[in-house]
Amino acid sequence: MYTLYYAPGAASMLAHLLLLEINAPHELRRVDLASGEQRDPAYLKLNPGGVVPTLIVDGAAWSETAALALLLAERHPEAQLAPAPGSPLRPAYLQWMIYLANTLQPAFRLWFYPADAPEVNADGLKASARRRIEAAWERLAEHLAASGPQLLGEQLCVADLYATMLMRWSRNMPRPATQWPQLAALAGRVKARPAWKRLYEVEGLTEWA
Ligand SMILES: N[C@@H](CCC(=O)N[C@@H](CS)C(=O)NCC(=O)O)C(=O)O
Repeated sequence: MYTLYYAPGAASMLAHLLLLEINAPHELRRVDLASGEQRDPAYLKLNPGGVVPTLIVDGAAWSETAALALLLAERHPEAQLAPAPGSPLRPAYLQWMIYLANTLQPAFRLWFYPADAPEVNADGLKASARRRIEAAWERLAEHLAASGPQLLGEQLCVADLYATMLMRWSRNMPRPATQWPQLAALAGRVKARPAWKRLYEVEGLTEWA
């Protein structure tokens, strides 16, 4: 049994989606970000960064979206959402997971939380975040055009689900990810999956269905 601390539509979406994809028994605990519940001392004991997601696995609390996704894929190989170690697709899988975690997701953090850097002009920071995000869409779209339709070609993997969560976050940006046709096509495939639909029901999401 897993326990996921989540907030609707937040970075916790990926772990939630994976729990549904792999059909793993789990409990959800909603963290109210608007009221600052993520900074409650009890929650900070589980997640010292004061963010969602946190996943309880066998009684221990773990965090970091990408790490939780790698962990869930590894613990549930039967779901076939990650190439096994040694597989020829493994290097590309690791590359795209780390690219999303290291390059794209942090740019979204700047876009949504310019107050993380109060000493820097917020407009400049957001402009820089937007440039980084659009450059990442460009790179991903070029890769999909050459080797798609998914990040590993024919095989769907966790990185496709991760990319789709991040694409969703761009829906209200001046240039949403879906303006790149290859990205829109990838998102369409992920959004057609029963687990994505279930995620929407459970988290009460409506936008970008
Ligand atoms: N590096 C963390 C970042 C998580 C993150 O920024 N979560 C946001 C929601 S998308 C959050 O909890 N924000 C609340 C806050 O910063 O106060 C991860 O990947 O898990």
